[in-house]
Amino acid sequence: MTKRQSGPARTGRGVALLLCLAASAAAQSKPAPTQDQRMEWFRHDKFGMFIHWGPYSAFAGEYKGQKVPVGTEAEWIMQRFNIPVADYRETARGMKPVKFDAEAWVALAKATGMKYLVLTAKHHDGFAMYRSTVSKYNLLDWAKFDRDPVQELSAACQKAGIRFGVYYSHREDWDHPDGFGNNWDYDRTKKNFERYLDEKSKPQLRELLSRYGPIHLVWFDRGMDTPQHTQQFIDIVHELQPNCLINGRVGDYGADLMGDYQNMNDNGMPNGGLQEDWETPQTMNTTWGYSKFDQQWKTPGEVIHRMVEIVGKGGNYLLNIGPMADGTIPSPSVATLKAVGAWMQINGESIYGTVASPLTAQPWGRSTVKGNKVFLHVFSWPADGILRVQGLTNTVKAAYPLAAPSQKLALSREGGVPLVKLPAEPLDQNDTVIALELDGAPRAEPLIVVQGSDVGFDLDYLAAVTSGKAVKRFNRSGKFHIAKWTGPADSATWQLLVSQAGEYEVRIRYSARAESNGAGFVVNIGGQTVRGTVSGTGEGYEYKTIDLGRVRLPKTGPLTVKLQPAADTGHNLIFFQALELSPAGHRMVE
Ligand code: H79
Repeated sequence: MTKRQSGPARTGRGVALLLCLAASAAAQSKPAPTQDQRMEWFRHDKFGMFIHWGPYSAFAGEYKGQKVPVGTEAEWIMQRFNIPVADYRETARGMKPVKFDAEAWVALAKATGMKYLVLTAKHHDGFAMYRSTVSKYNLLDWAKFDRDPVQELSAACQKAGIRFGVYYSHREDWDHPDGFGNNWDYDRTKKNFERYLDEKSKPQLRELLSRYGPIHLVWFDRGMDTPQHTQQFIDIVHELQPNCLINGRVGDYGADLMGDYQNMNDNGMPNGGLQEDWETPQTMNTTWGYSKFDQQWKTPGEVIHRMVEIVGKGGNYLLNIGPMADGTIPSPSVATLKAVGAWMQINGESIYGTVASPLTAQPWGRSTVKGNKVFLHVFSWPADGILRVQGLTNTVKAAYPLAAPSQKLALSREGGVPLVKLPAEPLDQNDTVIALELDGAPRAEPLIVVQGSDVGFDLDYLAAVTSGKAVKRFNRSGKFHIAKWTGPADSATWQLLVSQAGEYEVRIRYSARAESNGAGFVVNIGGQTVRGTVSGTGEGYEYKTIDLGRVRLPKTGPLTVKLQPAADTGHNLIFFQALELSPAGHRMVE
């Protein structure tokens, strides 16, 4: 929470001062926006442009004949080849982005259908791409370029209705003697990290948030070391721009989320099922900063398919371009973005403002959801011209291609599965979107079929239906779990269809904080109860598997398995990954 105090009443001052005080008192009495209010645009907009641009763009993947291997990050060149600060600074001095055109960059983002834009104001190399008074190591003072990219992009974004954000590497700094990461020029043991934070990192963040109009997002990276330091950065953002969002990487990746939303790992894709706000930053080739060697460009189809997968799993897509040092955007990425934009022009309705789909991946593609509509994204056209929508239990009222809404498609059902008669040909080679109007919000069949009593199976976080406060989350180091359950009202359930009775060993896989030591949980399996007691696994997310005992699954149609805390604890009970059921050895005859 931001501190909000109204100042003491003053008398006997000049009118101008009184007006000024009144204005600032009014501003201060406005309540800070709630997180839901701050997140509103982010949840709707779904698609943003990431721009990695700095002195590393001038190296373009090569230093003194040494090449950054394709497939790795070219913006890490300074660290990869332990380039001395003096050498790196010489290249930085030569950066003259004479072809930089903020309005053209923003127009490209807009034409692609992107709604927000995030520029690297300072990456790990420590070079500021704006006029900084805190450090002369910036494009204007150091490279003597007379234009400020942050200022120009902020202005161009405002004009075009694109939300502008800045990337700021707050922990890493390979130029500052006390920053994190450069142990080739500087002696690690002599570093005073606090001094770096106070001299450079925090004051530069203040500059960015006070000189360039509205900043809608600060995108931190590499995770600050302690919750106390993390909070100091969050406080600066909230103090200067109460509406500004803060990405998940502001804090230590091993610790609980402190930012506004979760970031997947770089280029990361979750299995699905997340019940929290998230975004994945992704590259168009295999590097973030420009590399003249990397021609492994994703096709428009790949970008569209990724976007649909991300958005269909409830996330945002922050797609990167790596301009050259002179400001030129590599032409393959421009061509791809334009093709994506043409698709978005027609099909954007199936992306913006959508939520995660309850349907899993289908043989022909994926789906996104808005209200009572499900959008079927057909990536591969079924040979028989019939689209089978596996798992959808709703009544379908109407179907039409988003590209030709007046063309109503014939509907039928086969064994409970809705069928749609497709047009003769795809309307788009990459993704033809078919909209289905349903009788209500899309619902999917949650049934898990247990194949036989000799085969083990997992009831994992992904297949669970959660209720109460229990939610599916990303653990920030690449794994997923259910968390936030504090009492018996918070649960995970699974519906099983057991084809053959059998006896199973039950195990649970979780991690837990020490505060949960001794707390109980209950697993109800078709009326049989198995109980367990939590033992903590430490501060990170070290998952362990614990034996809970045996159960017998009868062959009785659908059967419910439910996991819940035994009593109210007031804090998260466990970070749950799965119940593991394995055959107990002998077959049951029924
Ligand atoms: O800004 C982009 C990356 O530079 C940044 N995040 C995105 C958005 C990032 N910060 N840290 N990492 C990525 C982890 C990267 C580690 C690696 Fe490497 C860099 C792998 C290969 C190059 C360091 C150097 C580890 C191995 C060699």
